This record gives sequence, C-alpha cells and structure tokens, in this order.
Amino acid sequence: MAFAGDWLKPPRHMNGTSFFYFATDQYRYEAKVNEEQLKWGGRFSQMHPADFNAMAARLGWLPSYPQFTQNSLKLVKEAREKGLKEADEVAQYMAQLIKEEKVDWAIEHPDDPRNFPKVFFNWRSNLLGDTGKGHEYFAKHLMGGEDTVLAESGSSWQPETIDIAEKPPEGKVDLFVSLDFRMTSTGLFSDIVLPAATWYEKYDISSTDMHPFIHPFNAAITPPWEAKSDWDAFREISRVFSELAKDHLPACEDLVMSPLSHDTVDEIAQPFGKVFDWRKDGVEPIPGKTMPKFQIVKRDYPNVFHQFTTIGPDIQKGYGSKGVVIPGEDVYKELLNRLGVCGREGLGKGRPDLYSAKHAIEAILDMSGATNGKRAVAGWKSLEKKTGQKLAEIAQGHEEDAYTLLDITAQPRQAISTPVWSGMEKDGRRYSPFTVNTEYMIPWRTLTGRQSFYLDHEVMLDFGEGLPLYLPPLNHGPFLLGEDKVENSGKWLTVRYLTPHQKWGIHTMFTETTNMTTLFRGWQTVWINEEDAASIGIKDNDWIEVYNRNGAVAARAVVTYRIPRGVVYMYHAQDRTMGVPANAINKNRGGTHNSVTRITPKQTHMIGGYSQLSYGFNYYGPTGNQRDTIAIIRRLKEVDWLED
Ligand SMILES: Nc1nc2c(c(=O)[nH]1)N[C@H]1C(S)=C(S)[C@@H](COP(=O)(O)OP(=O)(O)OC[C@H]3O[C@@H](n4cnc5c(=O)[nH]c(N)nc54)[C@H](O)[C@@H]3O)O[C@H]1N2
Ligand SMILES: Nc1nc2c(c(=O)[nH]1)N[C@H]1C(S)=C(S)[C@@H](COP(=O)(O)OP(=O)(O)OC[C@H]3O[C@@H](n4cnc5c(=O)[nH]c(N)nc54)[C@H](O)[C@@H]3O)O[C@H]1N2
Ligand SMILES: [Mo]
Repeated sequence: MAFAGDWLKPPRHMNGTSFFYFATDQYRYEAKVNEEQLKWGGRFSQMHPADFNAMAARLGWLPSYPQFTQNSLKLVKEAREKGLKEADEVAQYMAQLIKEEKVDWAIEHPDDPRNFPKVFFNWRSNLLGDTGKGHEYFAKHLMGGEDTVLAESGSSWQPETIDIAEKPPEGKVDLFVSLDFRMTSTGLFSDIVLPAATWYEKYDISSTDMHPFIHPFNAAITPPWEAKSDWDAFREISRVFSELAKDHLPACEDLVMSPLSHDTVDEIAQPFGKVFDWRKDGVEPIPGKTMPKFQIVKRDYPNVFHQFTTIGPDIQKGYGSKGVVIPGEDVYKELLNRLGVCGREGLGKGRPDLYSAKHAIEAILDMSGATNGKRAVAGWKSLEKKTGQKLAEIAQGHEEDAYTLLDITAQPRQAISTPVWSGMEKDGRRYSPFTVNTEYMIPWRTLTGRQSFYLDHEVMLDFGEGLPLYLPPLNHGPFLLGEDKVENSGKWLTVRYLTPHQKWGIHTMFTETTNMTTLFRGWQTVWINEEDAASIGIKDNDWIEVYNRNGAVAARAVVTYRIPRGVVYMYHAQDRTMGVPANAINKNRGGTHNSVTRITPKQTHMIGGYSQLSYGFNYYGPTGNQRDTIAIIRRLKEVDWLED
C-alpha cells in the first residue's frame, strides 16, 4: 500500500544521501584527496565520491533520480513509435540509447535545470532543521537562501565525469510544500505549510521493529480549522491532481529505472565481486546485469484519486517484502468484507474501500503478519520453501488472531512474529537480532549463508577494508576554505564536533515546548570541556559560535567535566525557530547543528549487485554520515539579534 503496489509496480525509489549530495551541490565542495588516501588502492579509493556515485548508478548498484535529462514518458513513447512491443525490447532499446550516449544520465548533469527537483513535498521530516546534513548547502543551493556556505567550490576538489556549470545553481526548487503540525526550520523555508492534524485529532497507528507493541491513535477532537490528517491531506491533493490531469496529463507509460535489488536474484548479477564498467571495460550494457533494470509502468494520472482510495487488483497476485511472499487471493476477499465495498463511480468501484485513515489502518492490520496470524504463518511458510527449515511453528497458535483498530484501542496487543517485522521473536520473547538465524538455522543473508567478516568485493579490497578495521578520523584537508571571509582574532580552539541524539526531544520534536525551554537551558547549546572552555575564555552559559568550511552556528556554552578535551557536543536537532542570534562570521541569523556538518558519502556503501552488498530500500545503501567533523569554537563577542 505504501508504494501503491496494489495498482502499479515497481515503485520509483531514490536513496536520500545521493539525492541530497547532488541536489544541494555538496559534491562541489569536497576537500582534495589527502596524502593518507593516496597511499593505498587507487582504482576506486581515489575517485571523487560524485564520480563514484555516478558509476554506482550506471552499474545498477544504486537508484538514481532524476533518471535521465530526457523525459521518461517521452522515452517510452518513442520506443513504442519504433514498434517495440515487449517490455524487454524497450529495456534493450534503452541500453542501446545509453550506450550511444543519446540519453544523458541526470546524475552526470545535475546543473541542467531539467534535472532540478522543482516540486518538493516534505512530509514527516524536518529536512532543514534536522535530517539534512549540510544545512547551509541546503539553504543556498536547494532553497535559494542567503549564501552562508564558507567554503569556495572553485578551490575544492571537482569530479571528472560530472558536467558542471561554472557557477553552481542556487534555488533549484520552485515549490516547496511541508505538512506538519508545528513550525519547524523547514517550515521557515517552505512556500506552503499544510496544517497537519496532531496525534489527538486523527486515527493512526505506529510501531517500530525493536519493540513489540502496535500503538493506536484515536481522535479526541476533530482537527481544528483547516488541519487535516495526513491521509486526508494527501487524498485531497490526489483528488485535485486527478481532476487537473484529465486536461493536462493523460494516462501514459513511464520508464522506471531500478537498481539491482536486495533479496532478489539480482544479488548474483555481478559475481565474484568484480567490477566491470560497461562504459570502459569492454562489457556490454545489459539491463539487470551490468546496468540498472528498466521497466514500464502504466501511469493513470486522471485516476490517481481512485487508486488512492481503493485497494487495487494486484494484491491478489501476492505481496510482501524482503523476499517473503504472502498469497493475496484470500486477503483481497477478506478486505472486501472488512473495509466494505467502494461504491464511488469510477475505477475503484467494487473494490475494497480505502477512503479514510481508519480504512487504511484496518487494511494494514489485516495484511501484516505482525497483526494477523494467518499472514504471519503464510510468511513463515514462504520462508520455509527458501530455507528448507520448519518455521511456521514460530507463529503457531496465532492463526486466529486478527487485530482490529478497536482491539488495539481497548488493550495493548503485542505483535505476532513474522519474517519481515522483528518486534517479537516468539510469544513473550522480545526482539534480539539474529535469534531466528541461530535457533531455526535460517541462513544469514550473505554470500556464504554464514556470518561474514571478509568482504572480497574489489572495491572493499581497494579501500583496504576487506576485513573490519579501525580507521582514524578522516582528515578532510584544510577545513576552512575561504578563510578570508572570517575575521579571526581572539582566542579559539579547533575541536572534533559531534552531534549525538538529544535527551529531551525526539529529533526536533518537543525542543520548543514551553516546559522544555524553561527546563535546562532551552534553545541551542554546545557542550564543552571545562578546561577547554577556560583556555579560550568561555564561561558557562556564554554565547559562542562554532564554524568551519561548511558554515557557522551561534549557541550557548554548557561547560562541563563530562566531555573530554578536544571534543564538543552539539546535540542533534535543536532547530532554529527561536533564540537564534546572528553569528559574527556571516552576520546572518540562523544556523543549526547541521550548519557545521555536511554529507560525507562513503563509497563502499554504494556497492551493489553482489549478494548482501545489494541496495535495499530503507535497509542498505549509503548513509548521510556526518562524523569526522572538525570545527572552530570561540566566544561570541557580541550578541546581535538583528532587530532592525
Ligand atoms: N548532524 C546530525 N544530523 C542527523 C543525525 C545526527 O545524529 N546528527 N541523525 C539523523 C537521523 S538518525 C535521523 S532519524 C534524522 C531525523 O530527522 P527528521 O526525520 O527530520 O526528524 P524530526 O525532527 O523528528 O522530524 C519529523 C517531523 O515530522 C513531524 N510529525 C510528527 N508526527 C507527524 C504526523 O503524524 N504527521 C505529520 N504531518 N507530521 C508529523 C514533526 O513535528 C517533525 O517536525 O536526522 C538525521 N540527521
Ligand atoms: N531521546 C531521544 N531518543 C532517540 C532519538 C532522539 O532524537 N531522542 N532518536 C532515535 C533515532 S532515529 C536514532 S537513529 C537513535 C540514535 O541513537 P545512537 O545510535 O545512540 O546515536 P547517537 O546519539 O547519535 O550517537 C551515539 C554515540 O556515538 C558517539 N560517537 C560519535 N562519533 C563516534 C565515533 O567515531 N566512534 C564511536 N565509537 N563513537 C562515536 C557519540 O559520542 C554518541 O555518544 O536514537 C533514537 N532514540
Ligand atoms: Mo534515526
């Protein structure tokens, strides 16, 4: 349901790290390869991360969106006009176009305005106050805010295979929409903020795979004024979108490019951990083998509303994830009963109704093994076929369990064990990693089926990381490019800058509630060792600023013996909605803990098509790592609230 797989497949996913690395132009500000790095390997370890990422996209290791500079709807149309009927033929045709360089990889042309993310929905995330490493790059390049990046792209290490304009583009987004129930740093930058219903104004469920309960949300009151539940907000957007699509965007075929994926046969697409780049190593570009897969999806834009509000026919073909398939015929029939039959005229008529959030909740509870015993047993049976082990007994005794929203509202219910959701190991036994692998002899999902410490992929070996090893903090080279922008008199200290998750908020949530701003310090703080602080004349609660080549942030000092010398802590996600004076460096108000960080992509995370080293949505791919940040801290001489 999350990806509309009941109506169309495959979904088009993109990994956030690569997306934002390019969309915010951070790739143009890499410090040069340092001496350390030049000592080993070479073929891969000395490649610019952007070149490496572009290679990962063309070899099918990672998803890549936007896909091509050319429109994906037109590409299929052209293929059809040439008389290509089968999906395979279209995929071949694409491979040929790519080989002959008749289409451009968008990742290699990020400065072409056709590849800008022009319409952006920010939902259930505070992208600019929290998630996004490299806040100042987001503000400048994506949003078109003030230029408060301190590094110069001109003097930074530039990629070789990426076609870049002389001046990095700014303000790529035309329309930025947020859906939230509170003001956030992202809301500050948004064109439109849609008011979301809070947890007491809507029906919802939540859960994590590390604890066993399924939590219901029930509306105590209806959403005030124009606020809407997330379900209703998106449903209403889909209604208007479908209406407009009748005139502007008729149904058509789309080309979806996907990487070689985890838990599928793609895991053996590129054997022996050898890298063959079809662009230069003399191998053919073959979709799903040496390059990404190309599939055709029938988009029915004028019917998106009907697809959104009913369960589609493809559920009957079975569904699942992580290689586990649950047969869907009976599920579909049960859903007709449980959700009721849609009576609205149109594509959805006669199908299970999915109009409201409550419908969606019931559908999830019915389809998930964690809340429906029959699905749990079906899931384990599916894994029995693959492993040859007896597994269905893990969910035994739960076949009759089928929780409803009313059930979980009346009384907490614990999840049922399933092979795709790990909240519970077996009755009454809490989650612990790999329990089923050891106790039920389910092979590990590795090349050998065993726990695997040695990774023989060429890229791992080139980086010297075939075996787990200690790596010292990275030397990012000169951490201040554009020093001349900074007046640097007085006392200062160079420190390692860490951003662990805060104690009082969940990410940016709760940091600005009245209680939280009166308890402890409120507003943004940086923790520093007492001796370090004394050495540069910082007293407890003084205003300080922290800066490096990425940007600057002003906050107050928490002086403590609990932080070792040479390190400062700026707790993750304190947001920039209140108590934010100008910093002395760029004389601009603003700055978050992520003003000083940036994305440091790690190329070894981008390997794909090789057993467990294969991309999996939400499970495997590059992380937006912000460790190894070095910064300067000093006392803020003057606190300027920029009142005029
Ligand atoms: N420097 C640095 N950066 C980091 C990290 C770090 O350690 N250091 N950690 C990273 C990690 S692990 C994570 S998970 C991310 C977290 O980053 P985000 O996912 O951006 O975290 P939140 O601030 O919780 O943003 C969630 C937003 O959703 C809203 N929200 C909550 N419930 C609902 C709802 O029901 N409906 C709607 N519409 N909105 C809702 C909240 O009000 C909040 O504004 O940050 C990452 N960024
Ligand atoms: N109260 C609260 N709880 C939360 C969250 C929240 O925002 N608030 N967020 C939730 C989420 S989404 C997540 S992802 C988790 C994150 O929770 P954790 O995984 O615990 O992550 P952090 O707190 O970012 O970092 C953990 C520790 O790593 C240390 N560290 C930093 N660099 C290095 C290094 O190079 N080597 C080693 N060995 N250690 C290092 C830091 O000093 C820090 O103490 O927390 C979850 N729980
Ligand atoms: Mo997280």
